[in-house]
Amino acid sequence: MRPFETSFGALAARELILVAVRDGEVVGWGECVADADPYYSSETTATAWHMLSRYLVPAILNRTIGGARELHALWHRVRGHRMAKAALEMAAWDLEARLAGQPLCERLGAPARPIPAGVSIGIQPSIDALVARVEAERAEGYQRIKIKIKPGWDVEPVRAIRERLGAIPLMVDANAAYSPTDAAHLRQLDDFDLMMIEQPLDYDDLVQHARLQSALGTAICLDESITGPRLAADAIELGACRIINIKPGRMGGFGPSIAVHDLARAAGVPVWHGGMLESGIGRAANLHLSTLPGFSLPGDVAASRRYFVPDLIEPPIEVAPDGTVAVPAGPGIGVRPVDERVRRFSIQSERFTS
Ligand code: NPG
Repeated sequence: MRPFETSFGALAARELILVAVRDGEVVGWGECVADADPYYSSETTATAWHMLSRYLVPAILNRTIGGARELHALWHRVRGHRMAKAALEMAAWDLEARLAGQPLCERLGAPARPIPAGVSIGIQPSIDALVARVEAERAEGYQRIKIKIKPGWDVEPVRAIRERLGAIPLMVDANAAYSPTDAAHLRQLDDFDLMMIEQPLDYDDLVQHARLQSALGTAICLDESITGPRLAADAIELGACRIINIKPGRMGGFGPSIAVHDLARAAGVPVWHGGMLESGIGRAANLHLSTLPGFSLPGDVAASRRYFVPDLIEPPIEVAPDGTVAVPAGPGIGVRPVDERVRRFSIQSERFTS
């Protein structure tokens, strides 16, 4: 994997869980976005594995299940562990759509459309290196640039990009690296016409985000804070954000993500699809969800070769010269992993039979 640095650390390898659910000869695939370390979220690959094998899979074995939407009721006693739930739910959505012979987006009620792609650039060793990366990504066609910021790497990198590259669509992502006392410092970012500032404060601090949003001209987008429809509704009511980043892993699956999409749309709050350094399996599912009409801003749905060579799928997900990514065609999520690559990279597997 190509290294990626955020305010919470540098990632040089990606450990992930793939989930396959089978009905006869038809197989649905899901990917868990939890990482090996609990830095973005409290979940890890180890906790997700434990929850899947001990609770989430046993809760659905030996039952007749009509569709992916039914899973949440069977898991209602399991608190949290949203990334683990989302992985199995994604596989169930893929299976459901494949059994129906439909692309997943159509199953969700939206026709396939090209998805505008943004790109996320990790913290770089120098401002010159950052500007060069931004230029290279713009040349690939990406429709908006997101740069990671943290205290000590914020106003100056943004200023340099504006001075050298002009009025490109630009946003910043802090991954919760600031505190409410940084408000005056963050206000300096108002001078740069940013599309948004993503998750400046802590993940459980809606009230302080609302205070900060009222002090800033730039829109706040919440990511880590929005773990489901209730918090999305609270954040909108409080004025804690003007934009929401939707990641099914963070919300517990497509079901809650669609609920957040719908309520944000009704409130006039735009959403976009986040990325969690997924392989092509997770990225394909993200593209299908992104076809819903409220996803009106470019998503972190960038090409998988930015992170993985090779990807688990073939052909990999690519960005077109106009900065859009095509939703994979065919039944379900439209892609499946290459068996040999899954075998080559697997460190552990477990099988359950009904
Ligand atoms: O293209 O998948 C991608 C990466 C997008 O920056 C991105 N993701 O905070 O949203 C984020 C960040 C992230 C990366 C989060 C890794 C968690 C793990």
